[in-house]
Amino acid sequence: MNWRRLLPLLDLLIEVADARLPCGSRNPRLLAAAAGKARLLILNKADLADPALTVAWCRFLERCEGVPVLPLAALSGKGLRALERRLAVLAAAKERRRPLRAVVVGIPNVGKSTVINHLVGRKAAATGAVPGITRGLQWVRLRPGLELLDTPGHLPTARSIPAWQLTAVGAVRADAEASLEAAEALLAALTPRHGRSIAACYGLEAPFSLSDIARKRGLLSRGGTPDLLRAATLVLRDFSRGKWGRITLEEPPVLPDQ
Ligand SMILES: Nc1nc2c(ncn2[C@@H]2O[C@H](COP(=O)(O)OP(=O)(O)OP(=O)(O)O)[C@@H](O)[C@H]2O)c(=O)[nH]1
Ligand SMILES: [Mg+2]
Repeated sequence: MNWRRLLPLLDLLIEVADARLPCGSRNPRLLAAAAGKARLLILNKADLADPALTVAWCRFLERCEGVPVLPLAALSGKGLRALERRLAVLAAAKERRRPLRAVVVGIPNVGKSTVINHLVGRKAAATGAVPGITRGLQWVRLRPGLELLDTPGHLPTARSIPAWQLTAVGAVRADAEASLEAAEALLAALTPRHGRSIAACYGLEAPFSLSDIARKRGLLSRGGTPDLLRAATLVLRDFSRGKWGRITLEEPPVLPDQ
């Protein structure tokens, strides 16, 4: 069943996006469906994103969209208290005579189920490092006054976001060829600003290429040539684990009075 059919029962839409890709990891169609509902935007995985850019993105999105935007590192719990406080205030609204019902939406793998689990303090919803873990709708009762609806991730259908960015943050399952493309694009995009920390991670010096990473890590094909496919997998995994430092892939536009 699609959660949109439950909209009349829902009071709040909690949208979860990836703090490393605050615009590109959102699906505008999810919001369009919930026009008129109270909203909250969470920039999750903030532990992997550039802290200054996360602050700037929160300010930018709050001003542009007029909704509360909260940074969160759901795995470590940083930012969870602020989220809990917000939900408690909303749940306490007197005019409602039933629990506050919130739906948690977002593209795949941004941490929707992890956020729910950390809020309830147990593994109520399945989570995993690959996209597409949550397959159906699942209600989780946070406490008597508050119920959360976990939903499967939905990618935007419009191809406005470069595929490599969605692959880099783990929102799409990539085959070998797409992984190679994504790894090359990720290195090309990040090298100007983060080349030194990436190079240091592999004991290399800038400038370096995917082949250099493969050689350095001993990822060689039978004939001794660099195995670029395995190097691409390594590069994507290292980025997704924050091995190169805390990096955000997009910068917020500058607001007029900033
Ligand atoms: N570093 C970091 N990893 C996180 C955080 N939140 C979630 N993760 C990891 O991200 C992966 C995806 O988490 P899920 O909670 O399954 O994501 P989801 O949005 O429910 O994914 P789908 O159900 O597949 O759409 C898991 O490996 C989590 O451990 C976070 O704040 N920081
Ligand atoms: Mg999930």
